Amino acid sequence: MIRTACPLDCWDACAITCDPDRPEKLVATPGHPMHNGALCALLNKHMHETPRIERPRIDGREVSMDEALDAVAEAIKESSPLLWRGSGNLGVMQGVTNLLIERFGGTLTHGSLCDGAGAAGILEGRGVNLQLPPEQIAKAEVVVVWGRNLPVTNAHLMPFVEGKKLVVIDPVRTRLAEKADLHIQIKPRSDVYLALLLARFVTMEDTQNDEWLEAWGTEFDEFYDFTRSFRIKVLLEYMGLSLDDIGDLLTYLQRDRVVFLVGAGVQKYSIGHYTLWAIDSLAATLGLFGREGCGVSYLGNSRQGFVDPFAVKVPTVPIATTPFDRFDTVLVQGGNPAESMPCSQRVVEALKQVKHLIYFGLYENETSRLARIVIPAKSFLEKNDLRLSYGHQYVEPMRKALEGAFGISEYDFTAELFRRLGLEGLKSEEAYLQEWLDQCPEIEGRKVLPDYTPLPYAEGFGEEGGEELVFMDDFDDDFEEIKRFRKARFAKKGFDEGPIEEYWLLTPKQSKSLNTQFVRSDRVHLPPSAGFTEGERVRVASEWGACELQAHIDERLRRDCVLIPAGTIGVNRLTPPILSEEGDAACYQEVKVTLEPIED
Ligand SMILES: Nc1nc2c(c(=O)[nH]1)N[C@H]1C(S)=C(S)[C@@H](COP(=O)(O)OP(=O)(O)OC[C@H]3O[C@@H](n4cnc5c(=O)[nH]c(N)nc54)[C@H](O)[C@@H]3O)O[C@H]1N2
Ligand SMILES: Nc1nc2c(c(=O)[nH]1)N[C@H]1C(S)=C(S)[C@@H](COP(=O)(O)OP(=O)(O)OC[C@H]3O[C@@H](n4cnc5c(=O)[nH]c(N)nc54)[C@H](O)[C@@H]3O)O[C@H]1N2
Ligand code: SF4
Ligand SMILES: [Mo]
Repeated sequence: MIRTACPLDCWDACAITCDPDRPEKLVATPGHPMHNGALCALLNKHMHETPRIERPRIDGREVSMDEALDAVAEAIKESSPLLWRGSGNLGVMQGVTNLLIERFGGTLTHGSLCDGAGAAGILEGRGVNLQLPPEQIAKAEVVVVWGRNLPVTNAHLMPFVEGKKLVVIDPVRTRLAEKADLHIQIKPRSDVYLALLLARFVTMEDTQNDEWLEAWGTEFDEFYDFTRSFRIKVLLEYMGLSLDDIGDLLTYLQRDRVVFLVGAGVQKYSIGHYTLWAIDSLAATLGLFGREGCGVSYLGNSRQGFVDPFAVKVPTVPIATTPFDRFDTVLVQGGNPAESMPCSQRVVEALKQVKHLIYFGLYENETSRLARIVIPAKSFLEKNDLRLSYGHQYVEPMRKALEGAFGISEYDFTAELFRRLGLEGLKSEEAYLQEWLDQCPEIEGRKVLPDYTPLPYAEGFGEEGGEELVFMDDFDDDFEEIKRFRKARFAKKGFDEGPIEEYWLLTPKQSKSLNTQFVRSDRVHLPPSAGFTEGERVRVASEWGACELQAHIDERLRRDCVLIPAGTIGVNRLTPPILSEEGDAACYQEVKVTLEPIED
């Protein structure tokens, strides 16, 4: 039996055990703290069923691995490369290719397609992003799930929230929302207002945590004044919420042990950092940091606290708006920018301009089909690695269980290119893995992340601790819709009443695909009020592009929202090529879409 971990980009980072004779039936490693007996179908079904790329290709012709690597070496020598790395495999060894880029004066990416806007907001308030350990979540009385879809994206956290008072804040009536004690079916992109309004009411009712604020939040009075600069009535009307809704929410927030589980959903906007900053400021008003059974959980930075042996100083371009056409040689590793980046039509056009587009991955996708050179990768079962998690503190070595008949690991790819290009100085794979592992302390026989603390922020904020929380103190938002709303109010017209011409686009994760891998949808979910019938073809358009999808009538939606799951073919034709105000992140939901039936 071989111990390894799931490589997929998922909160849970499950520890798994592989019987090399039956690699298609992986099991959850018994006794692991995040174990609930089962692994998900993504890993145990869809991954095995997805055909791998077996042969390297050059210009569409199958070649030997040697020939393909020679071609990569030539392309790198000809023009210094851009490396665009996706999140297809979250093992640390994915980073080894940085060393190649460094030697050739190449370029990497910065920013985020994922959690970057929200992460920037956390830094504004707390100065450092420490993970809330699951064992603190287990001690809570009330769990507020705020834009995170636990049963779909984070299923192994479910046992930690069972039996608690559950509040869900989500524009969709998700499975979890149906089970919740309270569901606030919030208007998309309005969480920042909700958080500020709640902080104001908490204070108006004199239920702020004065003792905590005296220690760690002495600028609280200014924050309260700031929350008072928004008009309650306008905000409630804009969000479509009543005073009763706020009252209901407050009864849960005013309990002793409250945890917020915040997900990517709240921050897929230009203002994503403000949302996390506002939620943190609300949590501070309630004194939720550094106390048992309290806290705010978000995607953690699993590399924090490490000295990364693959950290290099090279120029970077934003990952969400990468100007591919400025480079002659581009290496795409573990990703599918042609489909996962926003404004994908533009991305495809830019990728077509690249002279040597090299794709290094497991599966065919929209990017591999555009590539001049295709290099098949080894799967996680066929290589050694180390898995860190953004959802919990446990670190899991990934041991090779199978040889694998084709493909190449990231380490071997790098080593082969070093050799071909006459470079020296690459250490052994073992040495790098040991360097990572040696930095992880062991607690009760388990390796954990270097920055793990059982009770984050108990000793204050900032990188060294000891500092106060910085409350949110400004907010400037000029998204079209809000301006229009203000104008509409001015003209005394109810904005939400009339027929809807432009819908919010929600694009959350779904159960059968992992971003653009595995079983992808071709459907647009529509509220019944949109007037379409099940199965009808629909043209969905935004100012950035359009796609044609099949209607699926979905009662769980607000009347002003459509939902197209992440990974749906063509969804990112609709999304904008812009960066968040902070964090240089993609803003997949900063867009409104129109619907049109397609006549046969
Ligand atoms: N509309 C919309 N778009 C989104 C999102 C959304 O919510 N909505 N979410 C965004 C988010 S959060 C993310 S993280 C990104 C993800 O976007 P990407 O990082 O582009 O990830 P995937 O599209 O899943 O592509 C992963 C690829 O990695 C390759 N791969 C898998 N394992 C390995 C390996 O071991 N080695 C190598 N070399 N390759 C491997 C596979 O071939 C696979 O096709 O998408 C973003 N795009
Ligand atoms: N099965 C599966 N699991 C996955 C992935 C996958 O593709 N498939 N992807 C992985 C990756 S890369 C990531 S980053 C994580 C992300 O995992 P999550 O954090 O759960 O992110 P999402 O699924 O994008 O969105 C979560 C919820 O936010 C809601 N939401 C959308 N807009 C808003 C809003 O404006 N306000 C509020 N309050 N809620 C909103 C959505 O309806 C959805 O229910 O999941 C990981 N796990
Ligand atoms: S739940 Fe997530 S980490 Fe666990 S097996 Fe499934 S994809 Fe992998
Ligand atoms: Mo992500």
